[in-house]
Amino acid sequence: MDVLLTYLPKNHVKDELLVVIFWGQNQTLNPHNKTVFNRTFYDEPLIMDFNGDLIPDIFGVTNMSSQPQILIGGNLSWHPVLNAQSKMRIPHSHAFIDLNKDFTADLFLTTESSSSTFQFEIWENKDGNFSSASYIIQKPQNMKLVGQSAFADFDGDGQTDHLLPGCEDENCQRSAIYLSQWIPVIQDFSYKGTVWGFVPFNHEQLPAEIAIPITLHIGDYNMDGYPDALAILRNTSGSNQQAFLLENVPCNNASCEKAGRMFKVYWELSDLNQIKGAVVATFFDIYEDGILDIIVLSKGYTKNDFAIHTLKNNFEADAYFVKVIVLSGLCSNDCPRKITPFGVNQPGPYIMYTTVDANGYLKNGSAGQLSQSAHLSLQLPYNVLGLGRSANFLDHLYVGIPRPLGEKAIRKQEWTAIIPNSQLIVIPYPHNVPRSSHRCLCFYLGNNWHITLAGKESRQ
Ligand SMILES: [Ca+2]
Ligand SMILES: [Ca+2]
Ligand SMILES: [Ca+2]
Ligand SMILES: [Ca+2]
Repeated sequence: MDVLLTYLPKNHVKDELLVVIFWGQNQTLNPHNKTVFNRTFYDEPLIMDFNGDLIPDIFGVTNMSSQPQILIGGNLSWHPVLNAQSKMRIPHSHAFIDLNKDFTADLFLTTESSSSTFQFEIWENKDGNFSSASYIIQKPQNMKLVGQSAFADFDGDGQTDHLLPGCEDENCQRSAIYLSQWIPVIQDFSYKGTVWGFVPFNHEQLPAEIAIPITLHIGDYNMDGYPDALAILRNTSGSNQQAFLLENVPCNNASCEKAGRMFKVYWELSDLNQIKGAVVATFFDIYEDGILDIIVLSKGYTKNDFAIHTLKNNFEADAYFVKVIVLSGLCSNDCPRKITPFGVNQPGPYIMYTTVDANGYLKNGSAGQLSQSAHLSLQLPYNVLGLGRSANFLDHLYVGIPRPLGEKAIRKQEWTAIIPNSQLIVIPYPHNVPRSSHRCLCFYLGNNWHITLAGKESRQ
């Protein structure tokens, strides 16, 4: 695994970012084995797989052109891409994720129209190509401050939904989160007479301070199959800001009726309430047991000082999950002794399951792997999908991966009868033969069973 770092040089005049990649060497990084690019980026880049060869590529606007460029991973060549008409928004929340249910990652761009209003462009992958914006969506009309887009299967129907946090006024006294065009899934952030709101993003922050845009971090905290979120909220009449857990619950009012679900804030989680001055909160499976824990970053004693807190998820419902990681199945040069390579986790794979819930109803769930990579999006390299209290097998699990330009057939694989509480490591190998022989290693992570290999090969 390599490490890409963006940085502002000391005493910089312009806000252009320099980029350096440290090349991974098995288990280590050598600080001298690096590449520094001679181009600067206007914003943090998006890591995606533009040419579908399962080697990550780097997308962004550089000082060489106003058009987006892609740096192809592997041969490190630059190419102008996308005949984009609009300017990219800074900070962006672009994403590389399947948005039309064909298991092939599409490109979601946050842009500005010619009249400088924020908008969203969806460049669908058609036959392996991103040739034009399939459609452009305007921001919600009343939204003054637009936060970072997040993606989750919010209603659990097997298709990605777009979640957009933001504010209707400059100070975020009226904050809201909208679901795909544009259903409010939470608008009321008041508790016991105090109004809370998102923390407005300040472009003109002192250079020494990190400006963090309004961001949701997604994870299914209680494994009921409906993704929840973590957000940072500020007391609009005081100064305290804290991390809050937003639980995805059935909709109980008219405004979210079309979504069927909404967010409910957990105001009284004492562990989170104790961390004052929180700036980022995200999910992480600390114990590698399939249950998502929480990491919170808070302001320390001085301005540039931060403290990291970890919170164990003590949620003890008898809920089940499946944890999936999709690798590239590539070796760095030659695969020695013809072993099947593992490779590393990839941006862009899409995962979907179907099962039957405890009441006998069909239930789907889905997630994209590593769909966003800039501005502390802090996505996990794997996905944990909650299954609720049903111990039923997963009837189907589908995994789709990006494919090269011009290739028409979708690269998708299917497994059946997966045991709940499994960890699946999906290795598309060879990835260039559609529907060939992706392998899947299945580990059972349930009660005190030590990882048991149920290695399984699937062919179609
Ligand atoms: Ca690539
Ligand atoms: Ca797609
Ligand atoms: Ca959905
Ligand atoms: Ca949930």
